Amino acid sequence: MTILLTGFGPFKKYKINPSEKVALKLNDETLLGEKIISYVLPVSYRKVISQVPEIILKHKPRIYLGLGLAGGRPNITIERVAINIMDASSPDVDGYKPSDKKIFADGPAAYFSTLPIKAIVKKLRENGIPAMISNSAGTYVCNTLMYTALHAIAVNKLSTVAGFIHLPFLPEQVVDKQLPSLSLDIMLDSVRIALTTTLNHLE
Ligand code: PCA
Repeated sequence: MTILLTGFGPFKKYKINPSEKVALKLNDETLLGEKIISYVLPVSYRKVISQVPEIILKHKPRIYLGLGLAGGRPNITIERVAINIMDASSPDVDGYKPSDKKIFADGPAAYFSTLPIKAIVKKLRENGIPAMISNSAGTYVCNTLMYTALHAIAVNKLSTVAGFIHLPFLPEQVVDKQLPSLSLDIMLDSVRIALTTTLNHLE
């Protein structure tokens, strides 16, 4: 049994995606006896919809956690819900820009994260890390990833618990801007804490 972790590559004007760095750094690490396997996904609606169910079915992990960048948010945000909609204000890396489109025509309106989101926020705060629950993962590719993962788990009746965390900018992304950021070390610790909190809740 494993922990499956994904980050995203660059998109829009963001040449660095902290979620890619975090996913790659944590690949192969073991937490409470569970090994982390990481993938970096392209910021593509279509590739996420085709690749993510395959990856989840291949590993049938205990936990699946998706990571992405929410540039401008000041803290670690644990997403509560993914909605069945794709609505882009700018194209993805394939040049695709859906408007008011369902991710899965026959899917439910939304899926809730199955991670212990309140417990994760509490543990992060106890460790001095600014964190909160977010009630919207947006309508871009991160929301599609979270929805697709939870849908794949539901239709295949897997016991995987799954959810999504948005990370803020890294300091190096905002050196000439008045925008909030957190260090890579804080992000790495945040994801470790989120995963160990989830593992402890499974016991
Ligand atoms: N953030 C975007 C897509 C990829 C990423 O890292 C989002 O929040 O949808």
